[in-house]
Amino acid sequence: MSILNENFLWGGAVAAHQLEGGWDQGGKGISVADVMTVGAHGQPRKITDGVLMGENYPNHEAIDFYHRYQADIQLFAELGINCFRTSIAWTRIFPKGDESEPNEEGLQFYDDLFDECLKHGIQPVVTLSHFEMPYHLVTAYGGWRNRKMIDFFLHFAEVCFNRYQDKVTYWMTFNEINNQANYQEDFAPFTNSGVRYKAGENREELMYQAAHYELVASALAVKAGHQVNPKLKIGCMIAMVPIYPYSCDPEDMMAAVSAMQKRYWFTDVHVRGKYPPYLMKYLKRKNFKMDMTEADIRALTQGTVDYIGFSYYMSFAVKGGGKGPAFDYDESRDLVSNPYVKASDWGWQIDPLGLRYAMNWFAERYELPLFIVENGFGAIDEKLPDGTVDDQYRIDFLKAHIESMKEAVEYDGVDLMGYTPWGFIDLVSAGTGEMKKRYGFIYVDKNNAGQGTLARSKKKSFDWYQQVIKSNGEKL
Ligand code: P53
Repeated sequence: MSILNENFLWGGAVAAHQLEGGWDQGGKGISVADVMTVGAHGQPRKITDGVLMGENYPNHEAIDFYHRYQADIQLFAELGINCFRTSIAWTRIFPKGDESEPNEEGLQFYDDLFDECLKHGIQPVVTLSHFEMPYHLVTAYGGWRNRKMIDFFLHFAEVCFNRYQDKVTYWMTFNEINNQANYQEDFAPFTNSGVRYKAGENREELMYQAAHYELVASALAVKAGHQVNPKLKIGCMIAMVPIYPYSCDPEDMMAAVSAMQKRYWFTDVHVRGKYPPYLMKYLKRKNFKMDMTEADIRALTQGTVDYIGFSYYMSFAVKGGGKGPAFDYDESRDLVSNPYVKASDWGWQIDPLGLRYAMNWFAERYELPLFIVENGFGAIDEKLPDGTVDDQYRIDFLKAHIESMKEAVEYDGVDLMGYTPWGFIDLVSAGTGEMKKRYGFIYVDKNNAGQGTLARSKKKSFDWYQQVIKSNGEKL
């Protein structure tokens, strides 16, 4: 008997733009990821006005999964995964985003990819929008600041549900929709919503507007998916970074409550189909003029999600003092480092118990099944002279997190569907565009400058994860 149920979904997670490459092949259009250059820790990726000569765009080739997926899936099968979380690149299906007819070559690519997975007993788990919306929708419509996006997304979603309903059961609408709560930086509003701020704009107000349209689009897509086929399970996808109070000072505690509200209200809307009172009060107090119609409010209630997909990498901490009764949270200002945990080379705080905390938080609040669709350790791997990689640090990280997740199931009774570690084959980092921030059990020979043979090889963690799956999580 194992702690995890026997149908547990053991997999690996990726996103189309971070591994496929083939950015201009098969009729694919330019996505927002295609106009982002390589960066580094502390050096943000540049967003350029279209694709410019002489810039390094790491997603253009990525790891060339587009041409190599058959051999890669062979390796995935050897690893033993029973599900593969990827996204459908919106620009393969609708190159510009506003066409009425989809691109058949793009649709065929995902038919072939999903068939190849299924042939090996691996079911695809699909995210519809993972930081890769058509760039044309940014230049022609301003991205999700525009209500028209709802129709474009819904059309894309319906085409996908109809086409792949017999191959894909588990879907998610918007990847880490709540990253844009950090509207102070340019990255998340662009990757989430295709929003580029103009000087003098109220960033926060715009973020709420874009997120509102996305939540309506998500609800309409969930409803449409269920109409296409009632057996489809459609979830949301939230970046879960629990925010702890820095101390037991009641001011710190209340600051943490308020910070959690500002980061996770998105889940309230996805799950409950309505805005939480604390947020309605906030929007009113800020005097934000939201375009939110009666029809929107109705749509939200009709497309609540079937499960909560979430990523977990780290936790944050916040201090309360001097915030006044509103305890308003500003992510770029209020975070403090946690003295009880270590951090990765990229400054991400390592906190396995935080995963159990997060699972409890979700489970108590929403009473829905949970799916951990990302977790992992981005690190610099060194190839040893014999060609292997001894990534014991990655094994240690994942082992501790899987232990914590099992405890949430065993002691806290959390309903958990599955676990898909992020970037289980090395790919392009979303945050920095680097190759050297690696997450994989499978090494890919390529560096930040884009050089390398792209050859695949197994790291030490490959064998480790294989036995984890084989024992249904008992042998760590
Ligand atoms: P990278 C920020 C915070 C937490 C998760 O991230 C994040 C981000 C955005 O960088 O993104 C998710 O590659 C995302 C993936 C991404 C992964 O986490 O920056 O869903 O696309 O690759 C890891 O190390």
